[in-house]
Amino acid sequence: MTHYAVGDLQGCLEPLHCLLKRVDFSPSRDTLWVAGDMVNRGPQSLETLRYLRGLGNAVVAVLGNHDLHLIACALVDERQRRSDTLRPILEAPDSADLIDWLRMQPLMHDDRRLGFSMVHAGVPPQWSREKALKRAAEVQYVLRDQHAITDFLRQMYGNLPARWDKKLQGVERLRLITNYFTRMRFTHPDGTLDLTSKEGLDSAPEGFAPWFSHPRAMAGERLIFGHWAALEGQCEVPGLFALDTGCVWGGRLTLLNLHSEERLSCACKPRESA
Ligand SMILES: [Mn+2]
Repeated sequence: MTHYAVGDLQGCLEPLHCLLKRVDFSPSRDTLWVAGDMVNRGPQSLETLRYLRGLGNAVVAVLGNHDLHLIACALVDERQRRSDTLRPILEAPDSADLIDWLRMQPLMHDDRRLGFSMVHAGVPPQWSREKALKRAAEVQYVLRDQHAITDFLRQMYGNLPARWDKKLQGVERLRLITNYFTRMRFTHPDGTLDLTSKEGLDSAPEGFAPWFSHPRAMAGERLIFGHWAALEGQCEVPGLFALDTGCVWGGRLTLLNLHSEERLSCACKPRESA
């Protein structure tokens, strides 16, 4: 039994099959962790979602910003962006089942036996693993409630509040938790989010730096994340595994073996221009 993790798929199913074939992946024996952003922008979002759901217990997924966007498009008619490629999912006969599967996935996964956690974007510097898991569960609880989820999705978008305060309540609290786990790149040392810069490490606004470069409550613990293609899979911080290697942008898809920490990658086709 081998556990693997893969970064942002964004509807790129062929490179995933390439990787799984190379390691002779067997769903009856092995487990695939998926670091979120399973869909959107890429060519085969519907097929990717069906494939992952079909893996049953062999898949462990966390939600990324694109996955939440898909859920919002499906459940509260959130407007699609020009570059979105979500229509085939929304119009599929099994759309409702796929969206239901998706909204059951958490924002953070943790496995103490393996000694690994996984999120899409990151865990803010101040949060311990226990606190992060509790806060991820707050959003997960709402996503799993068929009434509460629509209220939340209608108010999910937005960059504020930017700074965590445990006294935050309601949708503001849920929005910030969601932004930390699914959209974060740069933060102030005190955890204040900047969601305007999306480029490489040197594009931080003054006073801000990559979330993982600050002193962190989770320092030293093994954590898998994706979301930040500009890192090109490079993160020198011990215990952190950056897995978004820009597949949807014509980069590569990277598979991490959780036991050996070895990486394997398959090339991805350059995206057809939108
Ligand atoms: Mn993302």
